Amino acid sequence: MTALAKIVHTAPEIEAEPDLTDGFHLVIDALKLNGIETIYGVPGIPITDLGRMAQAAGMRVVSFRHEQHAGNAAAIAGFLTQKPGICLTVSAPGFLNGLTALANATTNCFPMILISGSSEREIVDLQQGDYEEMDQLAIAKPLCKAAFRVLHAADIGIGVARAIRAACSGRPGGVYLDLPAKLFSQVMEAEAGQKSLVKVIDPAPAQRPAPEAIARALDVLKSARRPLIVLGKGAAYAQADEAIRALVETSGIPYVPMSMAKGLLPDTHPLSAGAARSTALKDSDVVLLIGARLNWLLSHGKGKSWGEPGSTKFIQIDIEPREMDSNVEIVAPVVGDIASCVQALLDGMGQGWQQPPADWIDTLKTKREANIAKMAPKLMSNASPMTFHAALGALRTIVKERPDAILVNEGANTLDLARGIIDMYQPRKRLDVGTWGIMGIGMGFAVAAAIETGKPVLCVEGDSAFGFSGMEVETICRYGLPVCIVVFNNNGIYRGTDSDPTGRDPATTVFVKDSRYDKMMEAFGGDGYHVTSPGELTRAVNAAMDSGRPSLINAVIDPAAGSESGNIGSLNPQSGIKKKV
Ligand code: ADP
Ligand code: TZD
Ligand code: MG
Repeated sequence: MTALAKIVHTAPEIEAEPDLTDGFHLVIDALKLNGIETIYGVPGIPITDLGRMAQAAGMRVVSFRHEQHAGNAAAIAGFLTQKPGICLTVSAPGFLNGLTALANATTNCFPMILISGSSEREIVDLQQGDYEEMDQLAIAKPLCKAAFRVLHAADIGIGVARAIRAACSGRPGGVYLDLPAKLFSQVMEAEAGQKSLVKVIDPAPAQRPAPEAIARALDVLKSARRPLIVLGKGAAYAQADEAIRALVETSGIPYVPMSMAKGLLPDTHPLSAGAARSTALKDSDVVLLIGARLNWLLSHGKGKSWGEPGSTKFIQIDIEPREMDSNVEIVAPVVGDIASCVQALLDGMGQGWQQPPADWIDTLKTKREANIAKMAPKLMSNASPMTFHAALGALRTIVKERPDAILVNEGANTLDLARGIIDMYQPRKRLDVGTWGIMGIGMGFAVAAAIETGKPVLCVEGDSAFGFSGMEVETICRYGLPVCIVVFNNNGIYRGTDSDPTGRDPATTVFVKDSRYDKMMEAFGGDGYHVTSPGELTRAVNAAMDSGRPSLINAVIDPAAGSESGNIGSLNPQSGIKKKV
């Protein structure tokens, strides 16, 4: 090559500007590469442009009025899809608003990633008072499954990959990803940027159970006279619906669904012991837990709700080995993913499986029928104002006729009674307050349920519960979502009848009497309804759900009908001081 040719050949390379990318684009590319198409969040410094650019890049970016609801939306998106839901927040206060949802997701084993912008590290660490200064990583750490910070654009791909893997693998949970403001504008060559991204392969690897664990579990099950299966929300999350149905039907073992596992098999299934729950727990001799923890919701596996100490043997299927023996002895731990474990049990049952003794099945059937018959007249009540039972009787029929609608439910009486009264027919159709009994999940769950599944959503909300996320009716209207909210308006928390003994203020548990929550929906262009009888309620819900429009039905409930704390009044501490007479 001549000297001249050399110059001609190399000069353009020296002068050409390489294609560039930056932190904003790399975050979006990393999420999209991993099949994440939706972000739930609230915009502001330093992530406003991230939301804009994500929308421009074809992602769905759903803006909320408060981060807690965006976080709840991300969490339930994770539960429904097995992909981590993404919540995007601004620094310090926005981050903290999202943190409750992150902690709640972790507690409930839902995969989500809270991505938060943060302030200048140099200023934060010297505590020099930056705009929205906070050491967010340190604060998030104890409240989630894993927490990461990315300081270099070249590490964004790895940071997002680690976050996805941590959220989905093993026991799912919440992950925090801290992205300091400076990261977003960091520039690098586009080609190198593209190469730095990671498509996570097999983010939730199957975890097959040990054959000896399966053999042990089958031996214990075979020895049972009164076996029971308890299905938890882990079983709903696992999407092993066919295998679980086959296990129940092949084994002939009755089952009780935990709240969010309702509908995994229809509540009307002949082996459902849901309506005979107390008898089923108390009298069973072997219990197979599938994706359900022996926490407070199952009375820790001991005490009054269960038989004599030692009379119930537990087999537990869970992906988290440390869950075993957390409350009582687990005689047959089966550690692995539910799909693999349930299939292995089915395979092990083989041809010669003996169904449980008929007297056990009959006992539960008789109890179930008696409980249903006892409830029936209450559901038909035409008393005015409406009782919880009458209103829920109406909604029960609507859900039966619209089994693919997703039911979101929160409150105290409104929650506990709806759980018992409304039968579910399909998996992952009931979303509620979960392990913590947290109020405020309502509108966030409703938005994500509508967006992720495209199905209609029916929210059954106590008036207090609704208040926690009520402003998000604007979000529902803005996105035109098919969400029908029924507010059970009993003028307060548990009841609307309390008064301040001094006569000065409203009682701590009551709200403005006869509030018209329906007008909140009308304020943003949705449809409002005000109903006082079960017939009116039925007509309003059907009209609302047929229209597919955002709707809110203010359902007037007898303020005296509820009981303190719904079904869990016994958890209220009692004063140790006896009143002098
Ligand atoms: P519930 O409140 O319905 O009783 P929990 O939230 O207490 O349910 O329990 C859910 C359990 O399911 C958790 O212990 C979690 O580790 C487990 N889990 C979640 N997903 C899976 C899975 N794919 N395979 C096995 N276990 C799972
Ligand atoms: N705050 C949060 C975040 N979660 C909670 N569970 C509570 C407070 C305490 N709480 C309950 O446990 S239920 C409830 C509160 C405030 C509201 C019950 O009133 P409601 O339902 O109107 O929603 P009913 O039908 O009147 O019982
Ligand atoms: Mg109420």
